[in-house]
Amino acid sequence: MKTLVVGDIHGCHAELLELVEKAGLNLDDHLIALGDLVDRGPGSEAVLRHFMGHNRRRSLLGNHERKHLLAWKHEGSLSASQRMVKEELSEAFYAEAIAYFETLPLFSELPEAILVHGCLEPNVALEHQQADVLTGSMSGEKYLYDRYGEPWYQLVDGDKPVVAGHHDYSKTGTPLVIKDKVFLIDTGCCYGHQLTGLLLPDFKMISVKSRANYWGLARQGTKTGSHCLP
Ligand SMILES: [Mn+2]
Repeated sequence: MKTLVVGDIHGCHAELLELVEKAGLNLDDHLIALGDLVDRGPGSEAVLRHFMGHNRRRSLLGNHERKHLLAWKHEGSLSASQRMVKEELSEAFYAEAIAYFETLPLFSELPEAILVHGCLEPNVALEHQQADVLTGSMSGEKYLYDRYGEPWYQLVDGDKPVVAGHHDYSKTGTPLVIKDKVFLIDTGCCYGHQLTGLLLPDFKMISVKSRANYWGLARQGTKTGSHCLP
């Protein structure tokens, strides 16, 4: 049995299907997304429908899903890409999506690796990590930077490898592997780079090319169209 762990999908449905096909997943294999299923790309609804209601397809909670949830509870506000998705989806499906986001975990511990969307604080047990650290929210990243002054992934020191998404750290769409221990696999698909998955238990990296700089195009559209960006 294989597990494909996939980085930030951000509504890139065509690339998701291509990646799953390229990885050769069978019906009894597992697909686990690191979160940020939605926003910025063109197919947030299709990506959600791919995951919702399938027990072999799971996702963690990304900072984007967390922001949708917080805004739903009037504890935060939506950014431009999130307002677009909320407008795109029907009211009923958006409510279903929110209910789905409520079920998403902040981390997952597999036999081979620990999975998080954003960051991990060194020497703190998984159960005691802060939600804004695990999702890589701005407050969590600031907390880590103020406290440690070094990127979190340089400080990871556990026995188990860690797989994270959240930032295209290379800025070129290339996954980064730090000391054979931390696998950073957000490769900026919504910015026209790549969608990357890590196939377990072999730790084999698989990428497919993005078909467009979707978020760049969407932002351009908002300058000439009817949307207003802040
Ligand atoms: Mn992201």
